[in-house]
Amino acid sequence: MIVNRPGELSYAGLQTFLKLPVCLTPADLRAGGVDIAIAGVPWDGTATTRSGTQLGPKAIRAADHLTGWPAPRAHLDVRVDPLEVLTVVDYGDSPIVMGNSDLTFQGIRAFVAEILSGGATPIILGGDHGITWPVATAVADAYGYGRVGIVHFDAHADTAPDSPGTLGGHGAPMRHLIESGAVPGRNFVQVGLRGYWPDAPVLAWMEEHGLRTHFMAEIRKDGFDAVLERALDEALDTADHLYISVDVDVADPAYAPGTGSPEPGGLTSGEVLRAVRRLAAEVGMVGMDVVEVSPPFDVGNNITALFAHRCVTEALTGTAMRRLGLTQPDYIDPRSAGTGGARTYRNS
Ligand SMILES: [Mn+2]
Repeated sequence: MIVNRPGELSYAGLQTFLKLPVCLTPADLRAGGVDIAIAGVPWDGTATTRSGTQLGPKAIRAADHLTGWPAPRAHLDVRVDPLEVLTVVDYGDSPIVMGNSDLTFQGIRAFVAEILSGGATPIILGGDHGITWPVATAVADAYGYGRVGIVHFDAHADTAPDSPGTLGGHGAPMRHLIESGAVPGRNFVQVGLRGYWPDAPVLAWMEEHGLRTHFMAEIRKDGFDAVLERALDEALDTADHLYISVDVDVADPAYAPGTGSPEPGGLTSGEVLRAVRRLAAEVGMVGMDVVEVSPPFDVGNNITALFAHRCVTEALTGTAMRRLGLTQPDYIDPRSAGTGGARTYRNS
């Protein structure tokens, strides 16, 4: 179902991601030969800090400012238009049971299973980070427990034990995935951790379970490119299938202020975007989430929602590059790399 009238802008009219067509059933996904289904999980019931992430999917969809689909969308770095290569749809939002994380998480797991049963790769717009537990579990249900690896971009480890009386806090999804066997600890590659948490017992638990954690300290010491290469190598050797989880707070609050647990001293938005594209192109992905966008705390014309939006478009671009065979390390189109094309210099 096409949702935009001719000439309608992306931020106007019926709001889907990039004004993409709507698909609401697995049968439609199959009939349309859909490669990627983008869907929202408007949930903030497991946030332990300031919240507002239930408004994330809506804000991310509305953050775009380019013209509506099917306008050209070629990424200038690589000169690939993902929407020319892939069939992508908006699958709407997961059901939510307000105030009940148990029932909500069951619903999210079934919702993502539905997308996978339709043959499409899910890209999920959060929502607080608690949702990664049911979303990645659904992906592991489809591809096999222990066979999925997660590259996890975050300021925080999200490996906390649950607080008494709560289920699935947004600081605990990775621990649930590891303890359930869905995604073993050794299949985790974490990037961007900093600040003042977790404490020593949680860090010891992470070491025991073999997580490969890249702290900001390592990134500052060796540079982001070197650490990204390590993360790419680990993503390739840890598991058969890659899931990408992007907590927007991995970026410095200067780039992503609209989030529940901001932590100064993070990555730039450009670093995160390129990392997502390279993972999707060079490793290939079977699922992704972008979480923790909190529109009530966002500033500057929704820059955090726009950052999340572009994390998704980078993943689309990378997936399209992989389909086209552009999987060499850090591929850049020569016309954009300053190494080719029609540029001439005065002294050359
Ligand atoms: Mn997180």
